[in-house]
Amino acid sequence: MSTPWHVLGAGSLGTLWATRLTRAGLPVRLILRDQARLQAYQAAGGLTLVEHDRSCLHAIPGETCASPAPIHRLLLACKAYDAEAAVASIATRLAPGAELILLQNGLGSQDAVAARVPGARCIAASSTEGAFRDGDWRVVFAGHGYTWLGDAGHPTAPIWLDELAASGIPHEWTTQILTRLWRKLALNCAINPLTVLHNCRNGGLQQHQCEVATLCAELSELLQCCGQPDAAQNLQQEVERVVQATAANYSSMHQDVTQRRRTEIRYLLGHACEAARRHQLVLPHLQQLQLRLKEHLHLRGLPSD
Ligand code: NAD
Ligand code: KPL
Repeated sequence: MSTPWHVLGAGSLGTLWATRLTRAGLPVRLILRDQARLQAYQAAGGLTLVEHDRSCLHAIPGETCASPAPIHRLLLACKAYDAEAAVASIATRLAPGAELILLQNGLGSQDAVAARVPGARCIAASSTEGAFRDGDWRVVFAGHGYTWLGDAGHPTAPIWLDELAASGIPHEWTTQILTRLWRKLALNCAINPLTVLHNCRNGGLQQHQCEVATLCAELSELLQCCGQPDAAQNLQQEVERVVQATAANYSSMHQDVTQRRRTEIRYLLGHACEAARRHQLVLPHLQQLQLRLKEHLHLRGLPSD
């Protein structure tokens, strides 16, 4: 019997992973927040994945964090701002040498999680796959992409990567996961806040090329200073390419604000500005962007951290 995949977070990415692993015949267990959520989940009969307009229900066993079974492998699929508390809730269940896969976007939450569970191996992920919920316990697979996985302190790949391959989860092991995470953070910082402030789709930023270019220059300076020169390579060109390729889409932060959900600002722009402060770097446009975004969120009654 292979090691069970415990999945914490039955949202978009958690469901996308849990259903594909289950479909491949692998043992998966879903960890829900409390007894009430577990009962609601059981009443729904499982998780539904909608792909190519076809929906398929997967009756994945559920449990709460209070279940006694030890956890050897955990996929942490909550938002960055929930990650530390979520891991704390299952910390006593982690078996010695347990492996955690951290799906959170941005930077900062991974270190907070690792500090909570020093005996576990934390593997960070950076994903360009896209999924969204169209109902409770239902997720639509919206954008095919790729997931890079890596452990900044340990270059050896885990043995379970072949289970991802068997499940049809496109992935690659990298020894440069921090560079991947910084690069995605920089892209998100150059695009997402501006789409919120200008209330536009990604393509709308083509009308704000100077603003984007100035931010890219400051972000590149920051990446160099943080020892991430590879993440700074041709950043502006890459941002322009993504803006064009995703012109018709609303950024994830724009969607969060429109749907009145908390954003991950602290782990994106917040992390960038904090790193700049630590390095005593003055990046006026990035800092101004953070202030404008915080003000925008505050005015709409949304958390600005
Ligand atoms: P989501 O909000 O859809 O799902 C998170 C789930 O975690 C929610 O169901 C929430 O209730 C649950 N959760 C939070 N704390 C919990 C706890 N203590 N116990 C049990 N459940 C808990 O989020 P998502 O869109 O899947 O995003 C997860 C991460 O992946 C984010 O950092 C996001 O930026 C990143 N990401 C998402 C996508 C995407 O397409 N959705 C793509 C790339 C990266
Ligand atoms: O990742 C993104 C997001 O919307 O969060 C892109 C499409 C790259 C825009 O920053």
